[in-house]
Amino acid sequence: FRFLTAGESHGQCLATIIEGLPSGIKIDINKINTDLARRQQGYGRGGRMKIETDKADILSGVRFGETIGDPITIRINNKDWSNWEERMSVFGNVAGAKVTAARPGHADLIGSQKYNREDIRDILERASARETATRVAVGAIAKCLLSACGIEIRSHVTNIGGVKVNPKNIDYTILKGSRVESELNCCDKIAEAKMKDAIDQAKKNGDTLGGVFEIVVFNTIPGLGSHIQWDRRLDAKLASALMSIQAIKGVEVGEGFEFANLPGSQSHDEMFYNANRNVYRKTNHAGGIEGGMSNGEPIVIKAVMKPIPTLMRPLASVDINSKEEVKANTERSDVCAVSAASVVGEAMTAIVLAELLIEKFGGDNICDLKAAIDHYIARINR
Ligand code: EPS
Repeated sequence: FRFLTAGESHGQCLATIIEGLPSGIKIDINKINTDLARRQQGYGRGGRMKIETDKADILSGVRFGETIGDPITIRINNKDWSNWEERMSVFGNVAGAKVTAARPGHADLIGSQKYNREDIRDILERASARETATRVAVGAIAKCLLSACGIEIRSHVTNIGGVKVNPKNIDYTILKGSRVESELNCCDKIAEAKMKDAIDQAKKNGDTLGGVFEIVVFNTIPGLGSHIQWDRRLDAKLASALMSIQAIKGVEVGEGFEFANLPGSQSHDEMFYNANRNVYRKTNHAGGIEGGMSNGEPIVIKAVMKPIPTLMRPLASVDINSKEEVKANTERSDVCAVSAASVVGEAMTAIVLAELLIEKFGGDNICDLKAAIDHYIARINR
């Protein structure tokens, strides 16, 4: 199971080709478009999200609502393209004013040097987090496969600009039952109100805010990933997938960095047995992963997003061509996009789990895959 994405932020469209999914997966277009809409929302998003209504246009690989094993092509049109047709033209030559003042924290400077471009637009168009719309579409398709196997992925925001949720206000049973319906994808209403205030304040100051989101995977199948080789470990794959999201700077699994403060006796999840539940745990410090493999408990991962580098009160910078000291480029952007990133985090998690599910149980047809899972679960619970 692999995919590539293409498309510039203000180009005609975003596109992706997905290959290697089994046939027979029921594809619910509403679920894909709902996830695309969830990625667009969030208090603190910029003007672009008022222009776009992202919709997945499936061009191949699905027939009568089911995958047929062929590569799946998806296109998401950029409505904003109509305002950029000249400046982003494939063969024209009316670029308008060049962007030359690199934003600290963005791909602008090093990208223009590496790819030998005099207009930072050639870099920022692809570095933009707009690309994540395609990943959300791929993730939504991966979720169709995972749901067919009972696996559900949820996310919620736990910190924005230092305003943290109170862990007591997070009910994981409710989260398991349904995804969070809130502007900031936050379970704690009291914290959410404070987060919105912090976003308002940052906006007033011409500033931006980052934060932390948590991904929880319920009803996992034990044994995804492997201890046998470094690049087959589930935690390594998830960390890599989450770190590949624009502006994500750190990932924690289970207790994560808190493990540094805990002795072994409080770090590991003791095992118990009864005939109904088989081997079970009362705690989940490991975040559902031991030895690079899912252990059947919920997978719990956190990721931190740095504040977006486009500041309306810009930082000091240098013109990439004249080398003059200037203020960094300001252009329309978001004050805070952590809730959007949490939806992308769900998608990347779904993609990794779908890949490992197919690797372990077979990728030709969903009936074969589900039969292989049933056989395996029966064996390990014997
Ligand atoms: C984004 C689209 C972009 C930005 C944002 C995310 O649209 P525009 O550049 O037209 O305003 O809102 O991208 C960035 C923060 C970035 O640094 O590029 C989206 O679709 O998520």
